[in-house]
Amino acid sequence: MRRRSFLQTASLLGVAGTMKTQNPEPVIIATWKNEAGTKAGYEKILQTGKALDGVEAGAWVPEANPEETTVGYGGYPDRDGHVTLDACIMDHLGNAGSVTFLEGIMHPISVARAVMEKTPHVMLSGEGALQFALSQGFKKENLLTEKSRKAWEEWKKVAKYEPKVNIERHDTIGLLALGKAGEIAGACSTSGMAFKMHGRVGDSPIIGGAVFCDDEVGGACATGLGEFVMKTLGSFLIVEFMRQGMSPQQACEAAIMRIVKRYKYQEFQVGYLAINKKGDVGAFAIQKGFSYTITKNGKTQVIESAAYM
Ligand code: SD4
Repeated sequence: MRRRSFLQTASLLGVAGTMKTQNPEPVIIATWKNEAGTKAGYEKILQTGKALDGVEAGAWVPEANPEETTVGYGGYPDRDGHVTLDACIMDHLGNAGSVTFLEGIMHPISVARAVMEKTPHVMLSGEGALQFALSQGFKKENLLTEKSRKAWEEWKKVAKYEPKVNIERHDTIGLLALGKAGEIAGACSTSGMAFKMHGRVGDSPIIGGAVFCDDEVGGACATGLGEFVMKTLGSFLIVEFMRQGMSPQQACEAAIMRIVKRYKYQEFQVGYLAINKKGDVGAFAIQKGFSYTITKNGKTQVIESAAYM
């Protein structure tokens, strides 16, 4: 075949291949029990068509909820009493934005989106991230609620950082969505591990750690003890496993095995979610107790994930 006609045939096949895997029915999934979040995200996708808008809207729900003690407003502080936030967002074109160690802003996910859309950078941190947020019209607010302050006062009596006992209740929100054009986007937002060292940044703002999307393949997101997600670059790994032919479920399991083989996994939790371009979903965790929420076809369900242990 002459080179030119080969290229033409190849690109036609490419287009056909992409169309085949597209899923025009929006789907949105989130870590843990986050029904209000996935519903809000799904509604947003129905309005604008865009997966990116959906994952941002989904993250807004726990970010603004003072009862959620691991995301945004009401999040447990670090050991010095500061609520410090990490968030990231990624679109189907491979654009990404994130903020780390951000204080006083209710919706870090939207600051991450502004970093992606309005700066030449991917990540802004701490004071610089705050200054940028203020320059974009975000308001500075006190995010430490009375409930979280009391929990911190209680914690200080023993002052022991013990994330391993924390496996029952993480609510960090990681989201993945397929938009109306079948395009994929992901997001994550958290106040991080309760009573962490001041300055500690987890996996949640790390592109490839807590979130990764590739529109040719699918997306993945993470929750749990971020240090181990970072050490294995979990979400990137899952997307690469899917690229090699694994299903979302197999890819999540293989990424958990990376952690299990190398670290003392009995003592902490990591949970992964993945979705491919067809809308197939996978979930796997180290410990029992990880769940995820899915909204599609107008219905929302919380599903218990399988686990290694
Ligand atoms: C972190 N991965 O900061 C986050 C915590 C988390 O549910 O997921 N909590 O390490």
